[in-house]
Amino acid sequence: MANPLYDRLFAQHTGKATSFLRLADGSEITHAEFLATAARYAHVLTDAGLSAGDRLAAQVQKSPQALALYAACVQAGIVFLPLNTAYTVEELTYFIENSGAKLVVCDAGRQAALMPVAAQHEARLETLNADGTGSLPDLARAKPGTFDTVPRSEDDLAAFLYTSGTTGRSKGAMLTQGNLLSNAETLAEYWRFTASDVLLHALPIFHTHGLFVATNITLVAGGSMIFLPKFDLDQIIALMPQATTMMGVPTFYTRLLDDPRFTRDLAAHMRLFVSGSAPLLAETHSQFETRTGHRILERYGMTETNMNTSNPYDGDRRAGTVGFPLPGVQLKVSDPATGKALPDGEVGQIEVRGPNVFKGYWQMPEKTAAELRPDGFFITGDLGRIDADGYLHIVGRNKDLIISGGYNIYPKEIELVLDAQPGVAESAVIGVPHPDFGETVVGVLVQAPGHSADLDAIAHAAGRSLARFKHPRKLIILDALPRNTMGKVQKNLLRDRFKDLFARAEAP
Ligand code: MLC
Ligand code: AMP
Repeated sequence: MANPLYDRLFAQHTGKATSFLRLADGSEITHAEFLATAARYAHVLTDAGLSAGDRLAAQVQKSPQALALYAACVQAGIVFLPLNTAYTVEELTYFIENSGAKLVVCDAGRQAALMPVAAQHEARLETLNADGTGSLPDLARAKPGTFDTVPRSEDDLAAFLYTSGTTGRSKGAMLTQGNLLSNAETLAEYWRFTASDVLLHALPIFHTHGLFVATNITLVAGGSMIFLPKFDLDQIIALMPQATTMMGVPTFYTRLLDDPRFTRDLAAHMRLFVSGSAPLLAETHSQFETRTGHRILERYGMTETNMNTSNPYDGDRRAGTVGFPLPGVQLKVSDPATGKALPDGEVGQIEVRGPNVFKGYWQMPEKTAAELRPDGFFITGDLGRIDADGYLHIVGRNKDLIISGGYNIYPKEIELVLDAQPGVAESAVIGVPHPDFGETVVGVLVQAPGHSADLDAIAHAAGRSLARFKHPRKLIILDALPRNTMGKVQKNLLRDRFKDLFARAEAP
C-alpha cells in the first residue's frame, strides 16, 4: 500500500550510502542512516499509542534528529506540527490544546514548564535536544531500523502549520500529503534541482520555507544539504564554496552584502540563490547581481498554499516581481469588494487555486469559509497586479501583518497584550522599515486618563507572553491614535510618521 509522500521523498533513498546531510563540523549522514533513525522514531511514536491522523507537536532545535522526526511522522501517517523555537510556554499551550496533540516533543530545557500543559491535555511528552540526545532518541536506540510504512493517500493530512490571524488567534493550516508533494515536485523541476545539488540550508525547519520548500525539494531530487543550525554569517561564508544552491529570506542576502568577504569568487560555484517569505528590495537584487553576477530568483508563497509563483529559471528574473504562477497553479487578481477578476494591470487581492492549496483551518470552518472559496480559490490577503509581461508584483497586503526577518507577526496579537497592561487605554502596533529585518514592530500606546503606563513593565509583560521576535522594538506614547471618520485607527498615518525610526544610520 502506498504512502505517496513517504514513497517519493524518502523510500526512494532506502539503503543508499549517499550523503544526505553535511553538518557544520564536517560530519556526514547518509540517506540510509537518516532513514534508519526515522524508522526507529516511528516505532517509538507508534509504541506510544500514536496512530495515523494523530498530531505530534514538536518544539525542537534544528538538528538532523529533528528532521528525522518529520520523516518518522510521514512514515507513520502522523500529522507533524512543528513550532517556532522562540514561542513562549503561553503560546505553546494554545497550540497543544488547539491541535489536540497526543505527543509533545521539546528540548529538555522546556520539559518542566511543558509537562503540566501536556498532562492537562492528556498528551505524552518526550525530549529531543539540539545535540540529538533526549528521551526520544534514548527510546529509539533499541528499536529496529526499518518500519512498515503506514498507507496514506494524497488527501490525508501530513502537517499542521499554525499561522496567526487578524483576530489574534492562531489557525492550524491543514496540509495534505498531496499539497506538499505536488509543490515539491513542481519546484524541483522548475528550479532544475538534481542529485548533484548541495543546498546551503540555514533556515529554520519549523516553517514552509525551510521544511517543505528547501528540504522536500532536495529529497525529491536526491541531492544533499549542508545543514546548519541557523544563519551564521561566518559559517555561510566558509561553506558556500561547497554548495550549489541557497534559499533564504531577504535578511540573508542583505547580511551577505554587508560583508566584504562575500565576493564574486565566493559565489562562483553557486548555481542558484532563491529568496522568499518577504519582499526582496529591487536594490538588494541589483546589488547582489553587481557583486556576484547572480540574479536572485524571487518566488512567492505562504503557509496555506506552499509556493504559488516564481521568477523563471532560464528567463528574465525581474527585480521587484515574484514571477509567474507555477505550473498547475491558477492565480487571479480580484476586486476585494466583489471578488470579481480584474483585468491585468489593476491592483487587487491575489487569489490562488491548485493542488498546493491547503485543506482548511483545523476546527475553524467559518475562518476556512471566509478565505477558501467553494470553487477552490484561496484569498491570500496579499495585494498585487499582473504586468503586461505576465509577472506578478506584490504591492501590499490586505491583512494587518508585519513580516520581520521572514517571520509573520500579527499586530492584533500584540495589541491584545498591550491593551491589557495597567495604565494603557488602547494601542496600535505597526511595522516600520528596518535595515536588517525588512520591517520591525513598533507599539503605539495611549494612556488611560489619569494613569501613566510603565514602559519597562509593559516590555516585561510582553516578554512573558510573546516570542521575542514579536516584541515591539520601540514603545511610543501618544495623546490619541489617529482615526478616520468611521473610528478606525489609521495605521498608515502612524507608519508614515514613524517610518524613519530605524533608518540605517541609527539602526540598533
Ligand atoms: C531573531 N530575532 C528577531 C528575528 N529573528 N527579531 C525579529 N525578527 C526576526 N526574524 C531576535 C532574536 O531573538 C534576538 O533578540 C535579536 O532579534 C537579534 O537576533 P539575531 O542573532 O540578529 O537574529 P538571528 O538569530 O540571526 O535571526 C535572524 C534571521 C532569522 C533573519 C536569520 O529570523 C531567520 O532565520 N528568519 C527566517 C524565517 C523564516 O524561515 N521564514 C519563513 C516563513 S515561511 P535579542 O534581543 O534576544 O538579542 C513563509 C512562506 C514563504 O513565509 O513564502 O516562504
Ligand atoms: P506565512 O504566512 O508565514 O507563510 O507568510 C506568507 C506571506 O509572506 C505572504 O502572504 C506574503 O505576504 C509574504 N511573502 C512571501 N513571499 C513573498 C515575496 N517574495 N514577496 C513579498 N511577500 C512575500
